[in-house]
This record gives sequence, C-alpha cells and structure tokens, in this order.
Amino acid sequence: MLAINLRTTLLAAVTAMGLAACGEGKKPEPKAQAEAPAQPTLEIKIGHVAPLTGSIAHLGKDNENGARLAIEQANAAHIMIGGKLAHFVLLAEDDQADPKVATTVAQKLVDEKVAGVDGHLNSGTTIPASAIYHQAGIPMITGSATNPQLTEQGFDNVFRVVGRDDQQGPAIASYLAATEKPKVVAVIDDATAYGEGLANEVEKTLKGEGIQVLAREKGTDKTTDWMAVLTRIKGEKPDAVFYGGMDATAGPLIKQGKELGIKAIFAFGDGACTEEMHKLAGAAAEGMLCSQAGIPPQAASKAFLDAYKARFHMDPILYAPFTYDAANLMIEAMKQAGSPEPAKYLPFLHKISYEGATGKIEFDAKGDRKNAEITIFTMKNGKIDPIAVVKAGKTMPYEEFLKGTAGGAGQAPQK
Ligand code: ABU
Repeated sequence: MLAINLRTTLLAAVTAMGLAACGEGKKPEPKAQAEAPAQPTLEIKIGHVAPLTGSIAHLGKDNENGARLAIEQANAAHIMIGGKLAHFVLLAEDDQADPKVATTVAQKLVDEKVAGVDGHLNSGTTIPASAIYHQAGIPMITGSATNPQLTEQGFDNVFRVVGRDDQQGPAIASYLAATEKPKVVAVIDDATAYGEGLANEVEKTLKGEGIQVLAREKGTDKTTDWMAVLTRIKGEKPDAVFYGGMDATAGPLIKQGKELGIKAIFAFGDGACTEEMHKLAGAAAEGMLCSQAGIPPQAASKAFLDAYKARFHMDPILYAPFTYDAANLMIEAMKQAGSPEPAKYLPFLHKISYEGATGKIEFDAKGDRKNAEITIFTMKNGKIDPIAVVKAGKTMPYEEFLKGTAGGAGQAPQK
C-alpha cells in the first residue's frame, strides 16, 4: 500500500559541451547528464469491486468507470500527501455479484494492502465483504449497495454515498400509492439481500397506507422465465406489481407480464431503474415507475459528466457519479490526514464535508450519507425520465428540485 519509491524524475541535460571541440563533420560528444534531487512518491492502492461478468456486468462497469475516472484525475493532478507525490493504483476486481466470490476478492484486496475499497455494488456482496474489511481496518465506501443492514452492523470503516432501502422503499411505494391509487398490489423479489429487503420495505409502506398486498412471490437473481409467477399473479388481478431485483431479471418480468395481459402498472427499485429495461422489454417497459437512491446521473456535476463522456464515450448508466465521489472522498480524507494509512485517514472520513459530483456529502454516525435524495422516474420513449425527488421526507417535482439545490450538484440535467 505504502511502497515508497525514490523515483528519480528529473534528469537535467548539460548541453554546453562538445561543439567547440568537435571538428567539422564530427558527431557531437554524448551529452552528460546529472541526476536531480530524488522525488519521493507514494503508491496508494484503492480497490474497486463489482460484478464485471454476468447479467449485470453493465452496471459493474459503470461503477468501475466512476472510480477509474477519479483515480486518473487524481494522478493527473499530482496530489501531494504528507509531502510525497501520491500515485494511485486502481485494483478493479470482479465479484460476479456472488457473496462467496465477494469475500474471496475482499481478502485478496486486504492481502494486497489496499488503502481503501470503493464498492461493492450489490448489497448481498457488500455486507459479507464489509466484515473482512472491518477486521483489517480498511475503509470502504459503497456507491450503490442500499440494504440498511450494511451500516447497521456498527462497523466504523463502512460508508455509503447513496440512500438506503428504508428510504427508497417508502419513497417509491408512497409515490405509487399516491399517483396510481392501487387497491391490490403484487410484490415479487429475487431472494437477494437487496431485492427481498427492498420488497419488504415497499410492502410495509403499502400496508401502512391500507393497500392489500398479495402473498409474496419469489424468483432469483438469475430468473428470466417468470411465466409461472405471473400466471398466479394475473389471477389475483392486481392494480400494481412491484419487483425488488436488478434490470437483468426485471426486463423479462415486465415483458412477460405485459405479454400475459397483466394490466397493472409495474414499479421497481434502483436495480431496475435503467434504460436496460427498454433494451430488454421494449415497449412493455413504457410507463413503468422506478426509483434510484440518489440524484439522477444526468444531474451530476457538469465537470464530471463532461469528463466521463470524454473518457468513456458514453453517459453514466446509474451509479458511476457515486463511485466517482466515493473514490474522491477517500483521496480527500487522505489529503486532510496527510497519510493514506487507514487508521490515520479514517477519522477524517467520518467528519468530512465534501462537495462532490453528486452534491454535498457528509456522513452520519452509522456511515450513511446525510440527507440522501431518492429520485422517482418513469420510462418515457425508452428513456428513464426523472419526475420527482424525495429529500428529508419531502416529495417535490423534479423541475422544482433542480431549481433549488439540484442535490448540491447545482445544475440542470445534461440531456
Ligand atoms: N441498490 C441496488 C443494487 C445494489 C444493491 O444490491 O443494493
């Protein structure tokens, strides 16, 4: 982690030799070189972990891109930490969205002596991995895992820059209840920590509003044939269907639901709040509702969006602005501490106040982001279109939110 190299970077050429001594037609003598003072550098490894293979690799790559951009910008900025030139190295790992692989990868990063970890993506991988980082005293910041349990473990090394599912679930459920006024709702989940946890939060909110919720239906994070589940649901004639799961399984769900003739409105959480839904389900995804546990990617800072586009030739999909901020938060805390030693910079993360691409970031005592936004979207013409933002318990139209703080990012979306 802290391999200190003495890099000799400046080699001055001495040029005043030779020509006078050279006869006409003779080659000049080789230039003598003198070593300049050594420039001490500090190699700092930062891990990033997400699924880079499998059905949600597009989301993993999006997260990784955010972290990578932050690291590359930090290296280009020649940041000094504790009087030494910092050189950041991103160790990008694939946990395949599998909890067991995630713990293996986490141990590998600990053995590599990373200074911090940006990740993981899934709640089901982040929660078990967090115990390994905690034992090693390594700070970790997730930019996408939303299950509350992550920051309820009492680990002082764990942070999250997006909202939690006990904010997101009530937000999407209340919006669904208020706008669609369903009497009967079917709730399905993918049996992961994220999908099941979010579905539980949605069910709790709906029941609290006096809405009938059907017996829970379940799939897995690999289910793409939903016909048996949907056939059972169709018989109950629900007005709405909520699914807790990722876009790779949610796309087939809504497509098959519409093909089966289910008239209900379909709603989803952040894992399925992407334009991948249009790719997978086509017109069947039009009009769906979904939520993200933060500001929309297009409302991130213009500097971030421009740099992301220039570097990766595409726009961020979902949480890249948040993994970008996560990496920058660690770097900022290291700068403030004058050290990349986890024990030295961790206290600075706890008390940080940082203006990131996604707005102002401060953490509460559990490591959760203070005042995280939840954004509600609908699918319109194949694009997920932000329609409302829930912040500090208040729901406001998206346009009104933009006129205010814009989540701290302070600008209109980049269309
Ligand atoms: N928050 C949605 C996807 C990541 C997770 O499992 O929490």
